[in-house]
Amino acid sequence: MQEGIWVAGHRGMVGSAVVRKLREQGRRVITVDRKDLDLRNQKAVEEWVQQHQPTSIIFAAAKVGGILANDTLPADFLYDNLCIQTNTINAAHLAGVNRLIFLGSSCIYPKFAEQPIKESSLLTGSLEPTNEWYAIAKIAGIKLCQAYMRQYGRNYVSVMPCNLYGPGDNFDLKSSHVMPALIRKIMAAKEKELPTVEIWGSGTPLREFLHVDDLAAGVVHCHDNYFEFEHVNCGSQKEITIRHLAEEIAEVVGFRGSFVFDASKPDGTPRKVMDSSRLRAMGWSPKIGLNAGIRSTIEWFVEAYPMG
Ligand code: GFB
Repeated sequence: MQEGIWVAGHRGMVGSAVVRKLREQGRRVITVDRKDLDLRNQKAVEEWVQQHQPTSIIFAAAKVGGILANDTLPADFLYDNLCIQTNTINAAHLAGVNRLIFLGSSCIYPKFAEQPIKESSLLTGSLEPTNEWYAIAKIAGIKLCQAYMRQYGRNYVSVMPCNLYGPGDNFDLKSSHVMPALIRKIMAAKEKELPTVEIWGSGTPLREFLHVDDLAAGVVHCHDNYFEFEHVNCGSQKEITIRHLAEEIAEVVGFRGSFVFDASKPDGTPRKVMDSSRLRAMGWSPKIGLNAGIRSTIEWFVEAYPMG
């Protein structure tokens, strides 16, 4: 049978990077626009998958956002994600699609998990409250894949990325993650010659960042090689505080002002670096360092948002 990989969520930062990676390898990719298929519509998803018969699915569709969006839109993050992933996974099974890669997030792990976080830490403690809605949906997705594997022998496996960034990211300051937010704010401050940039929280939380092109390589690697029951971590294993991240971006941009910290905004989890040794042992490793990654993200931002 001719290969046809459906990348669900191909317009998003992760999905578009996965499509780039697959096409680079000369593989046939299937996509569908949101206006033509609403993944929250169970019947429509079932019919579409039945009709298009992908040989496998990479599920990169999700309602995502930064700490504030997660904290203020709990119903959207829980409902949308539960719907779209459940519809897609079940539709895959009904249509006889035997291979599916589900993408989660490092926020599935307990807030105070032992660091670096191993896959086995899942469900061993309470979640970080700012993103528990999203995390619960993602945990349900992992478990749904495992349930279809156990009950029906399907090869549905899950990959957990750390904090991602790169071309295609969301730069809307209210809903974005920290990397695009700081790039945008610091570039604007440099241009307007402002003396300070505001950073949410204390600046002390540690985050593990991975460029989305490295993630895409990891996801395609898992698609081709990972068939285990347990989900697998995919991270850079490099941590940086939010303050240092701001300094790194300021250095690249040439911003010489200072930072003020807005304590009214949440810090979120203090630390969440994952142990990605299982995936590394399978031959994947990240190639893009933080400095080069910040530069490529800025290049994309400047093109995509010409007004800043
Ligand atoms: O990237 P971020 O929104 O998500 O925030 P999380 C990371 C840290 O950066 C937090 C701080 O401590 C923020 O308070 N921060 C500082 C900022 N300035 C800013 C800013 O201008 N914008 C933003 N957004 N943050 C999300 C989860 O958690 O990460 C999701 O809510 C998901 O569920 C995702 O898992 C990867 O790392 O805190």
